[in-house]
Amino acid sequence: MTTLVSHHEIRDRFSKAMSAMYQDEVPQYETLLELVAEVNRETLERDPELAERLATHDELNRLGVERHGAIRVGSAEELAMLRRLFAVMGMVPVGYYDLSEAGVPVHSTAFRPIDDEALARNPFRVFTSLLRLELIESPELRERAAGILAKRDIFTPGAREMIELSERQGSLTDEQAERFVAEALETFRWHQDATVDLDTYEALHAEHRLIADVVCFHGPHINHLTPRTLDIDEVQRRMPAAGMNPKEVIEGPPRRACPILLRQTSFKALEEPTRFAGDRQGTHTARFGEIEQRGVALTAEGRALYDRLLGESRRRTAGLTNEAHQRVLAEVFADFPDSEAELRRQGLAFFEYRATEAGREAGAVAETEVERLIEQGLITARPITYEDFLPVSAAGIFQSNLGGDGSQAYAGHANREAFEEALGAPVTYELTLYAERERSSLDAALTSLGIPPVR
Ligand code: OOG
Ligand code: NI
Repeated sequence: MTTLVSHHEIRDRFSKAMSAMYQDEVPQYETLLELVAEVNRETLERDPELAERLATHDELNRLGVERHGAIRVGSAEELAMLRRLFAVMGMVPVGYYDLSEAGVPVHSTAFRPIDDEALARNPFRVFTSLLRLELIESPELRERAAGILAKRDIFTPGAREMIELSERQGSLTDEQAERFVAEALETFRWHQDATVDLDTYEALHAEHRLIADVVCFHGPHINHLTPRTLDIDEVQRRMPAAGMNPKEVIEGPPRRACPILLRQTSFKALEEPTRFAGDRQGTHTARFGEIEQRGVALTAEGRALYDRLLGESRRRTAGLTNEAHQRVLAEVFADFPDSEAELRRQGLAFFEYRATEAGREAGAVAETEVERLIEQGLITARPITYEDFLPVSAAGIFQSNLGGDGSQAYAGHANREAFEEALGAPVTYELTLYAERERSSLDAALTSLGIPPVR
């Protein structure tokens, strides 16, 4: 009998191999990893309570391996094959993000693991965007781009072979997994050689830099990797001294006592020498490094409040430095409750419940109010970490690295159906995942207190 390794083991190996490759390709990313590790270490030393909380909830181990990456592809076939490639690593498409309104002609999903154990092991995610050629106005340029894309194959024959094998067997053996990781990595590698001549590159670039980035190369080079920090403000402050040029502002919500959703910033993309067909030298700017700080996942109500406050802050933060931007955000977000108890009582965020030792030993408990049970120390609630992305922030990250100002908007609108058709599968709605996790943890906690789960 052949022993198969788990999808999660393969994802863990792949994410480490990808990180090593990217450190090699973009040495500043290695510096960024060191800076993040240093700040995380200092933060944990300063805040032993945080360290303990992360440890008891399986988050300390994953901190060191945690990162996301991003790629952009050009056709339905490429996207559909990527779905199968990521499935080998237990990663499924979660969420639909429309970026056309923000002036970026793509729509996206995030491939990621979804169950608790898999997330605790290694939550590696890849934000994956599909170019929307239909949004290019000029018919000639549209056809030219489609023609170029039709000629390339971004997967090695070995990668295709291992994907099919994994689908047939249910997973891969140790040796096959090694081969899969090496072959799959080729899809994400940077190629100095463009597939087109400089004139074609420039024509596509003039339409939108992103179109040139997607269309003119052999593959969808990984364009950034993002480690998770526990103090994004501090990493942003220290970036210049470490030789990195940070983007102007940290995207997302302001700093809070109870962090919500996701805060992100990046160092700016590097200009890299590129060889075009006809042996002409030029440069291409695409690859960068990013950091993220994750907070609690918000319910639909919490998210609506976040979107409203962010919308209100936008008029007031335009053009501000990060410091001033963060001050205004903090003022506007004063309307967002900032204690775990309030977030829970108002149904703004998702929590995971567990019975305490005292709870399990208490015997039949008469009390059924969740908040009272928490006060009595019979169950605990901890915030569920947000594992997904934010479209407004993603647009900000795209723009700061593509040189756009975000004022341009494509006439297109969200088209989830078209995206799912290209993908060949539906995307999972992220809120359902958090709601299910909250519900099942509460059911289990109440059951161990001898309380029938409330519906
Ligand atoms: C993806 C930008 C979005 C994030 O963290 O929000 C993203 C890209 O530039 O391809 O990675
Ligand atoms: Ni990112």
